[in-house]
Amino acid sequence: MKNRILVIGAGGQIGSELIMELCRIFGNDSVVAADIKPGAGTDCPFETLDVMNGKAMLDIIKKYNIREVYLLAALLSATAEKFPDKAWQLNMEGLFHVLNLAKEKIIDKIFWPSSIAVFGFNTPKQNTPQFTVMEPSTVYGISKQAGERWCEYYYRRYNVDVRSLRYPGLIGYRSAPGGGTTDYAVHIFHEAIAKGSYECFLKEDTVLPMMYMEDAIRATLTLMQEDAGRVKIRSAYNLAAISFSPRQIADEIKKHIPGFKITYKTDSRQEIAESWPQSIDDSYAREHWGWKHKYDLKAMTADMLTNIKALHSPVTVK
Ligand code: AKB
Repeated sequence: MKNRILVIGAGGQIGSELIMELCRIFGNDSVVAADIKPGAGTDCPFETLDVMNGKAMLDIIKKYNIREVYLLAALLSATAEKFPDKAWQLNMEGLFHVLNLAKEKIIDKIFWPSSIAVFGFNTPKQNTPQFTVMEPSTVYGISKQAGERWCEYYYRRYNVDVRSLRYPGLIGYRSAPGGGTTDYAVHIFHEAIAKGSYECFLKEDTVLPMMYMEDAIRATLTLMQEDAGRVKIRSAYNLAAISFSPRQIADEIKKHIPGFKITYKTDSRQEIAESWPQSIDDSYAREHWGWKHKYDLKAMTADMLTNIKALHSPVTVK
């Protein structure tokens, strides 16, 4: 039977975009989508899967002869603070299931995302180095840091080929983010088009590292296709593109929608944002496997607005 790739969390913000790209590159018959919510709307086979159910995961892996797994199912920073026990269980158990499948040589390769949430209040905020003080303050960040340690451990101890990136906030037009602190940077575009205004839950000068989804997908696939010997960091690579505040993105949107208004009403996500870096030093990713981002704030804003408008515009009947 042919070897296949499994994407777990295929209905999520990253998963739904990654599935499309994997299908485009390898063909619909080489990719399998799985998610706890049925029907991720893909052209490849779909399986409903709770990532905590190791037996169900193994059944899917055997059924499709899966050799490579992208494990994207997780509770993100803001949601995880509401359900800390559940977040810890979900974020860690799923990872152990796939790490152990690789240890037993049932699968060959794993992608598991980490995040800038691994950093904390005592981390240098500007150009945050790859190796530095971490001390995450959220349950999501703690689970990502612990996960990174386990990935490196499984690599060293059992030669498990696991690869990871510390994603910044991700911004895309095709899929909605779910429960993160950086979600405002996606919502702002949709509301700018739909209503001409947006109430932001972060302060106007809160700078965070961000990245356009197209860049994030390219980084992920480049890392996964790289020769194993060149992937020297087996915890997770720092990854960067742009950094901006709500005020800066609003100013960029105003260049396209002059009447756009932003107001601010902060909530508990402000404190999470303040614990994270403002910019990231990703020189190891650039050196080891040639990472280079394409989109700056200007290019990303223009692309987001064009594509969201196109998605919402009525179809012309000839
Ligand atoms: C979040 O805001 O929780 C995520 C992340 C930065 O990992 N987008």
